[in-house]
Amino acid sequence: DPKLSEERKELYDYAFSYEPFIAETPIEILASDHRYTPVNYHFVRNHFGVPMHLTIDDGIRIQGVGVKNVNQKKDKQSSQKSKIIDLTCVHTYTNEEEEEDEEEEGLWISYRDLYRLPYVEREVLMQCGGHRRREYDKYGETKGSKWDVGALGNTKFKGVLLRDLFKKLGIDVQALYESDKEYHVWFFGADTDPSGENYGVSIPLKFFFLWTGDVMVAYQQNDEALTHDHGWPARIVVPGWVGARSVKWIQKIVISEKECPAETFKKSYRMTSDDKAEIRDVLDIFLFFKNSLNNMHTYAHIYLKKKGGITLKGEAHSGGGRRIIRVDVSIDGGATWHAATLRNSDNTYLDVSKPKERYGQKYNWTKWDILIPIPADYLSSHNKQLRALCRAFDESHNRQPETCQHDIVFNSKGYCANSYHNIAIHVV
Ligand code: MTE
Ligand code: MO
Repeated sequence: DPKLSEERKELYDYAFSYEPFIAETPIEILASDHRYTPVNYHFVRNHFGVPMHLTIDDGIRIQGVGVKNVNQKKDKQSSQKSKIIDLTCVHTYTNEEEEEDEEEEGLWISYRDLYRLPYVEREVLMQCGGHRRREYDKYGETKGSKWDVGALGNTKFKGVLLRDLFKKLGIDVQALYESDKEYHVWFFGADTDPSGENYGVSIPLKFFFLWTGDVMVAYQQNDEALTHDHGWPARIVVPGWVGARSVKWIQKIVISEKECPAETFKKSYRMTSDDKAEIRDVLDIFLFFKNSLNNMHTYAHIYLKKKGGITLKGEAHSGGGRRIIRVDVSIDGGATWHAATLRNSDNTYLDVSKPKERYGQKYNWTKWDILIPIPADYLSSHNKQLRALCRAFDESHNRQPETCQHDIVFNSKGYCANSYHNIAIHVV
């Protein structure tokens, strides 16, 4: 499709696959001073073909628990809970016979109408679970694209908060949250695997209230309409979570007591330290708290060699909305660490005497930089190569692990590589 070729032209040289299209953000772009990753260079991760048939008169179907409640709010006293249970109506996803009925169920909103609702803007870093998978190569075999540090990008998204949309449609998610059941929100894209099953995932509904309140249905990326590769006409954005949950070409949302049964959710983006375990039986990546530190990375680029010193800069981020509090850099293999200066989103330095500036950003990257003196004996030594190591700490005092080896983070799916970033410095 000529539209797709045009959108992709800057990324062709950085592609792992053309059909489906998978391509990495070039390191030169990450190393530059962009606050937002330019859309044409933002990494793309498609599992299947792009659904080019969509128009803005298509839209999103919303079904499941609580959804039929729309016009029945009067008798508030009569137990909300039992009402919720009565309304458990959609488990028909895999049931072929009922497929026709299912299309009649629930609510529907066109993309065109979605664009007219009150909107918010949020700065969100998107990152694939396979980011830095390449670094596992020295420890063992992994499956999937061998991403370097470019399976991420930082974006200003514009769209409608999902909880606002639910409210508008009369769906009382607060009541679902307060009930003693656990609900899941399923997201389906319009793209399908070869057997015709749609890309689908779910997140626990409680995450609308805990850890991430800002799940949105986005339709603009950096002030422009989404491109086809990034999910036009609309996509879900789940800030602070593995990219796979931010479903593109969003077409259907279901509230259920069960997790999403789609293969894309059951088979991928789950990890275990026991590689013999059946992947379907293990938790998906960011459901357990401890592991969201696996979404924390730094990278460093040599910027300048100044008088007797080397300037390094990079970005750091963590999962689940945790903010960066510290970045350390070492050029002597970890014997001495230097604290980098962190920046606010307007590029001013963080002023820790101000309560609001004690931390880096939430849900997006914190840029940092540092000038490190060259070791005194360096210029007279024969070995002119230096290496820089960097590591970040988030507000829960999670720290990146030293290596990606077995028993630390290694897993055969190659997810969540997040060890100290380690790069060569060539002094000329
Ligand atoms: N949504 C749909 N419908 N289909 C997909 O293949 N890929 C997911 C997610 N949403 C995917 C999807 C994955 S694994 C990632 S990392 C992000 O989209 C990538 O978003 P981007 O391509 O806009 O960078
Ligand atoms: Mo991904």
